[in-house]
Amino acid sequence: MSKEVNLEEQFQARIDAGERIEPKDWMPEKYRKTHIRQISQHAHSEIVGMLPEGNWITRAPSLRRKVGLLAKVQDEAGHGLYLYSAAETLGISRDELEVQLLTGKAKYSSIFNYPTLSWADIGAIGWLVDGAAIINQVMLTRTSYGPYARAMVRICKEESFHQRQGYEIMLGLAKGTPEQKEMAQDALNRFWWPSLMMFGPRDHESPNTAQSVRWKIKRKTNDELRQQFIDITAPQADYLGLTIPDPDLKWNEERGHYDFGEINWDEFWQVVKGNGPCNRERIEARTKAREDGAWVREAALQYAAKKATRNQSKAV
Ligand code: FAQ
Repeated sequence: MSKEVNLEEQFQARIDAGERIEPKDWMPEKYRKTHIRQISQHAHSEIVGMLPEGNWITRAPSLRRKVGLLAKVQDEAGHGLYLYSAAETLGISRDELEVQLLTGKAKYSSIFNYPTLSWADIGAIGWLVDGAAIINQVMLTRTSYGPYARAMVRICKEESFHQRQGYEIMLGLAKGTPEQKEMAQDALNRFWWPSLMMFGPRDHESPNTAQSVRWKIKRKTNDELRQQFIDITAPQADYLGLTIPDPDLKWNEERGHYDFGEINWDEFWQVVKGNGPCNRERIEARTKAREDGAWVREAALQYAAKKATRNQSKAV
């Protein structure tokens, strides 16, 4: 038996025993690469995800709403930073990760390529998008790679606040004037299906799921998480008095789950491939942010170099 095969078997045995893998432990190259891909895409989603909501900070309808939204968008920046740090433990630099995003090599969540057209969209994002993110991320607190799992614990706590602030916005609108209720319904109509797409392709069309489940990177499959989200969210829509835009959505007593209609997978893949309503705008905004921040990075490097030279001459 070759040394590599033996190491892989030992690695799988550690995973099967529920052990956490840490940065300096031996790991198969594909495990490392899968993590760089998933964690960095997750980080990019957090950072790009600030854009649709950032669009409404200056137009929030009250000081309380503005403070809440500002805090939420700042939290997303923090999530991006923890996740970039977790990805860096796998031997890739933050700079390389950013270039991958801007050149289209790395993906980010499809959901952030949809525009935010009204204030109600901020409610719908908190309720549905953060709601979907929590379902996925609670699972990831138990993922097999230590730094990723630990980053998720705090992120989940913050996402839970985000989900509540979103639901509270929706509740205010849904119980408000007929025009406000209409705005809330319109936001639900536009964000419902893209939120379901966040969980990724159907299991039989998901090339990464089987191996990721084996390595306990994913503890549940895309379809399992999507079903869990629908089962939790449908009664919340009822409570709001809003209608989920799916005529096939119906409680199935036998299955103990909601049945639901077919997702438009063509739309999903178009958005993933860069042809969604806001893909170009999002990448342009991130490219501009990188260019605008170039002087800060340069100054920090110069300062670090100067400090190192000073310390060196002190040591002599
Ligand atoms: N969008 O084989 P699978 C947030 C890609 S939460 C774009 O199933 P996997 C919080 C996938 O990368 C949102 N691409 O892949 C927030 C793969 O392509 P690749 C972020 C998608 O990795 C809220 C290909 O399709 N959350 O940001 C999508 O096993 C509000 C085949 O798919 C995470 O990233 C999609 N929706 O499963 C922030 C959670 N779905 O890379 C601001 C961590 C799939 O091979 C405001 N990630 N693809 O070229 C995961 O759990 C997994 O990566 C999945 C996909 C479930 C997303």
